[in-house]
Amino acid sequence: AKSTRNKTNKIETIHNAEDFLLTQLPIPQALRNHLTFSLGKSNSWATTRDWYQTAAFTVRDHLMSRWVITRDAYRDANTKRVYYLSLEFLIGRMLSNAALNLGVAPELSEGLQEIGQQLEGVAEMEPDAALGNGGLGRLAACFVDSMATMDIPATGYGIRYDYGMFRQSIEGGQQVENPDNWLRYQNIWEVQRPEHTCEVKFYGRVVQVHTERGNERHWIDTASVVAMPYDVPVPGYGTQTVNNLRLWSAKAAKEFDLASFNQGNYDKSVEGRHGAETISQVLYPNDASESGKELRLKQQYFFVSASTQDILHRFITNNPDWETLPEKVAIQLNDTHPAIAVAEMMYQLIDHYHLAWDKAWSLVTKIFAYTNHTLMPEALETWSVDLFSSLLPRHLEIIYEINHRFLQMVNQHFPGDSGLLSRVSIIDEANGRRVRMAHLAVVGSHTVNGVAALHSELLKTTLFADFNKIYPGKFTNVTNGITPRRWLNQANPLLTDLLTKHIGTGFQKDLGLIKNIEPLADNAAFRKAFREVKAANKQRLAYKILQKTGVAINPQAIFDVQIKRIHEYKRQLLNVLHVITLYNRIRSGQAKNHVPRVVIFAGKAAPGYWLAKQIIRLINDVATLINNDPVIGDQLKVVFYPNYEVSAAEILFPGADLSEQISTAGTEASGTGNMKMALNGALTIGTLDGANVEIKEEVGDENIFIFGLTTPEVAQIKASGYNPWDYYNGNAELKQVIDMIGNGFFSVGELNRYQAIVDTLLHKGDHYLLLADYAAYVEAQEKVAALYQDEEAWSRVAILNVARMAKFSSDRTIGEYANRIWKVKQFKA
Ligand code: 4GP
Repeated sequence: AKSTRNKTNKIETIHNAEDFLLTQLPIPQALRNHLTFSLGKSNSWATTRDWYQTAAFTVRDHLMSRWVITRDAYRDANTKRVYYLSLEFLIGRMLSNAALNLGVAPELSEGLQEIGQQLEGVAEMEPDAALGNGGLGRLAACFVDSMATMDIPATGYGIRYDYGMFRQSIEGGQQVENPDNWLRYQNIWEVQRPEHTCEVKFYGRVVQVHTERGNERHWIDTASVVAMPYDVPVPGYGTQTVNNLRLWSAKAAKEFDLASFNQGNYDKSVEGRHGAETISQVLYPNDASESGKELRLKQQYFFVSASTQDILHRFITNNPDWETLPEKVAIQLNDTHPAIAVAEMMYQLIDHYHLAWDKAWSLVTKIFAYTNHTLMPEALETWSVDLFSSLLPRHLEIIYEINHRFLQMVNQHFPGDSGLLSRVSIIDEANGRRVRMAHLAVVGSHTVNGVAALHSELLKTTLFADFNKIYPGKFTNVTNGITPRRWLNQANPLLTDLLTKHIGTGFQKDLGLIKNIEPLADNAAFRKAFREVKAANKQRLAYKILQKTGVAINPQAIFDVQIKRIHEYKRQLLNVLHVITLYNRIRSGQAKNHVPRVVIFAGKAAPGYWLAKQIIRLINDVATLINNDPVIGDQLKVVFYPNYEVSAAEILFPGADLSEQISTAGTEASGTGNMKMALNGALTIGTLDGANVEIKEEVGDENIFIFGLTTPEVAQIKASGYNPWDYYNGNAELKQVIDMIGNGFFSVGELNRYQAIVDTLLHKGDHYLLLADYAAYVEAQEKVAALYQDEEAWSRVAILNVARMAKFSSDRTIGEYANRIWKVKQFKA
């Protein structure tokens, strides 16, 4: 029974969350108590970090009881659960978010004020939990927020990396990567659960063994690693539900080898430990691309095996037989990173629980669903058969068997089509025999989805066209979304207050209600108040930029913002071409309709992606030259904001006027920054790519700046032989800009520094069609400037953008997954 002691020290039974909460102290008192009892300090020598820890302990108290109750309720009701498997959860800071979701933010802020602290300053002491690279990882974090908010019984599974996404600094204009030691200080948001430790095996060999059940394959002589779970509470907003995020950490099975230690061989004695523990040491810093290293496959298998064991153990403890597994378990594969789960589930069910193949397979294919996040061919994971057979020999056998049966089925339906068979096979025989993880995920899942309408369509017609023929109906779309709690309420308190004043607070839980501000777009007083909010957010951003970069910017200028991973397909370089064009126009007195502009970039490049790093360097070189040109002054400034991370994004999005979403049509799966910016009142300049297409549908053609080639036009121009030189020779301004880059105008000490960039544009075929879209982009930017000059018209459009963002709440997205894919119902503890 749940119990606690009341003031008279009598044990009384706790019936519900409210009772639990009654046992909690008022926040100001709780803060003082924690300072003394958790930190062992007094007010007089407490540092800001101590106050952060104190505040975190205090908020955590409010989570704990709800967490316990939610967990018990799920177990008691034996509800169906969703398991979200993801190698990345890009969470950011938790204090303000937890306080907001639990409804204690105002009290916390007052409590801190009483002791002379500001919540904002205290919250800044928390390191970001940066256990992800970019969009895919941040999406997982938005999803766990929405699942808790919508009372979906869900658990996230991932890795507790010792080092998260590298910290980027800019030195001499270039990206430098520094380790992200986010666990240096105590992490208050996790609880270790040693009782749920699992063993994960690697290597070894497979032998045939005759048992009383018949002939069996046994995986033996393996090396073991221990998976230690750390649980992170995920509070929903405006509900008692607190879900769980379980992150696995690798520990050595043997602490150290005592024999070696006793012989004085200290290094050897801890060798095994280091080998095991490197598995969860560091996040792979690649986005939409893979490096194909053994350690990466080890990471994937490590967290997948531990999670699968955990899921099955929970299931079989609470359910009589395997038949009902699909009624209790839905597993979502966040990209192919956890796709080995299909084979691991078969391995567990067959080798460990002794189910027959057909039975096990029919369960597996009712449980899994897979989300694809990118069409970039380099991101499609494959592993060499050699690596697989040494690291996971039993799983390779299982994959061969899955593949054999799958190909037989295909052959029955499409007899004699050997081309088809080799194209869809899970084993790629053409490139030195490799396991195609996307194919394993598709074959093992009942549903496969893309993340925006256009992307899902392209999956069906290009990447998975063969599979779509084999499995009609398996492919679907679920357009991405973002959590309005973090991206509106928390990031933009001023806008939230303004909206609340006019339409109440309901929109924070039901973003559908935000449409109620639409009529206010025509109200001059509201527009003015809206502009004041934007101005204050720009001021806040300008101050941060000054702190971080030393560049002073004019908050009246239009803030033109492109923040995302640096990748050729996202075309930061196209933005740079426009910046240099503006520079030339201002210098030559030919800038039409020019409005003072601050162009802000932020984003990390994968450490091994040399060209992306060159693009960062070019941006910084261009910034240095332009920002120091007295002729230009405040007309144009360029900023590279270092170390883009969730907490930085919370300042950058609300301060943006213009949202740059300019990827080559057909390359960006969805984008979610596009949604965050529009929700914070920025107008979009973008191509018809990813979710931009749906943003345009929602906000209306006249409230967005769309330019450039469409996806079919891109295909067509490539098919008919695209020649970038035609554009270069046909457009004097463009030619001038490219020549300046190539001739060292921005790199005086090293004139050929950017030769490689010019080469990709001219000599290597301009794969992402920057030159083809340049003129249309510049023209669209002229329209932007013209509209910005009319502040009333601009703010009207900005308000309409905010009002029409309802679709892009991740609550809507999660609702679709729950109904259409997971078939899981809401459950209130
Ligand atoms: C990203 C996509 O590039 C982005 O368009 C999408 O919005 C996001 O996933 C969430 O679905 N992909 C990755 C990746 O982050 O690593 O492939």
